[in-house]
Amino acid sequence: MFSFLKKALATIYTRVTSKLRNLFGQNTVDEATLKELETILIGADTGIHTSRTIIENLKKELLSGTLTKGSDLEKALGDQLKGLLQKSPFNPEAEIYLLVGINGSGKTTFAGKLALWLSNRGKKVLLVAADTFRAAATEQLSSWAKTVKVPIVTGKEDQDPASVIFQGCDQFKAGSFEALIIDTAGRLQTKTNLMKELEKIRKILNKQLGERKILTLLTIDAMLGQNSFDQAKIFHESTHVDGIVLTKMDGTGKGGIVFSITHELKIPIAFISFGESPHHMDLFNADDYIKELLG
Ligand SMILES: Nc1nc2c(ncn2[C@@H]2O[C@H](COP(=O)(O)OP(=O)(O)OP(=O)(O)O)[C@@H](O)[C@H]2O)c(=O)[nH]1
Ligand SMILES: [Mg+2]
Repeated sequence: MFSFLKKALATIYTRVTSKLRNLFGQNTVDEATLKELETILIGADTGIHTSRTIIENLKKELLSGTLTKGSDLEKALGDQLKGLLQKSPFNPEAEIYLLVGINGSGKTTFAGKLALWLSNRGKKVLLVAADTFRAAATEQLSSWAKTVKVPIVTGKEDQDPASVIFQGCDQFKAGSFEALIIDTAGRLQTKTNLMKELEKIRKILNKQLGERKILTLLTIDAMLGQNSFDQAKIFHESTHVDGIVLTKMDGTGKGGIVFSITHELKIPIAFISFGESPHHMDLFNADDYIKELLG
């Protein structure tokens, strides 16, 4: 995970980590230092509410005298961030992985990467191209299926996604597969239609494979900053989300979005992903992430 994370967080280093290192190098820490830290956190997409919570807690330590120098601040901030993430742990074990998210957020790309990740862990995987809204979507996932050598169930353009999922469920059971990955459409005529569609898909899955564990993963483009937070909120309010997949991590330049999503929406970060290489994704590991972020 470490070298992968280094690459994923490369742009964050110059924009966030180097500023934090400056603060950690100070001989004394006072209210002005915490004010500066708050500005860095907000600038790094941590969100105003989450940043304030962190700063309030650090202020208490400052007043109690346990926070006096830069190195204390590094330790105290690390503990605060860890605390935020530990409240929402993620368990990747499941049989059905349903990928949802707005168009362009990286669902199809991640479906391919996840198929490889699970195959490498010895799972017999089946992909389902349930985005029948665009013909290119099925081609895109079929190409991934070929690359990662995993079988795929596809439908025709404009075929009801529900019927493709039915087919997928049947093949899953008949072929004694161990993991089913379902790619869905991100764009329908309206947001209400999209949410209705997802609801319908969930119902079918519950009916066909209800006894198996189903994980709904929401892909979020990390480059969108606060907008990614808003998207996560909308999806979470309409459909149950078990975990977030943060995509395009290398392009963000920030990294605080992880903390505001877990703290304010209570959704765990499941995976992080960047680039087009099938190997550029991994399970989110809170300790490694914080270590890398704080430098
Ligand atoms: N740099 C980078 N590009 C990515 C990543 N994930 C996806 N992309 C690119 O972003 C674009 C959209 O990705 P898709 O996987 O097609 O997104 P989607 O959510 O399936 O989009 P729709 O099918 O339109 O709903 C493509 O050009 C991908 O190659 C990533 O982690 N890093
Ligand atoms: Mg897609």
